[in-house]
Amino acid sequence: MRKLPRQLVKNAIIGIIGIFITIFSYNYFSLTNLAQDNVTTKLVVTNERENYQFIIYPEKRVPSTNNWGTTMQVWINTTTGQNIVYRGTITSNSQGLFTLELSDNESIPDGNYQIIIQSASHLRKKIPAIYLSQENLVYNLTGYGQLFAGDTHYPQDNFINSLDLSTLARKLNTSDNINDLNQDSLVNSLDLSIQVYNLGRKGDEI
Ligand SMILES: [Ca+2]
Ligand SMILES: [Ca+2]
Repeated sequence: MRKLPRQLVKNAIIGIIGIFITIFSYNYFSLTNLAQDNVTTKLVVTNERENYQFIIYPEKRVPSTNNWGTTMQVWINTTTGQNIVYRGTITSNSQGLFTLELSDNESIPDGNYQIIIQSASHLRKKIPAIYLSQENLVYNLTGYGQLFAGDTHYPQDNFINSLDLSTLARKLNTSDNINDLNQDSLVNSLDLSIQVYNLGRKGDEI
């Protein structure tokens, strides 16, 4: 058998390696681009759903404006109250604004819902029916009235009575956050007078 020239063999090997590199590069960059396309698509889906925001004011704060922060239990129910669509603990900012942080597997489709709000210092507030839509993400609930302060005895019974008075009295001259009803950093006679004013008041039934 005739021996192949050394240069011809060398060129053939280089050619084969070149073909392998070309095939590998094509597949690698194709897969990389495909992966990038998938990531981009996922981000778009995530960004499509926006979170609802609400504004509510607790009563009789000092100072009387921009001092509306509180921590609340929030329920979003169907209007019959039978099905809970969302339940969470949320803290509002000084403007009274709070945001429902929905996880990836949660969603609130457009529709009528009942909203229930209760903080550790206030009576329960129920908004019987409000239409939530992704076309309007901020809802001002202040037109439904402020949160009534004074239900500070644990566990809360949604009623302001002598148990709440004695709870607040034990916290006089402290900075106890729950009994500092007007949020001026001190529990004193001003907070007691707010509670006395609401004595006998009941919150909304569920
Ligand atoms: Ca009570
Ligand atoms: Ca106070």
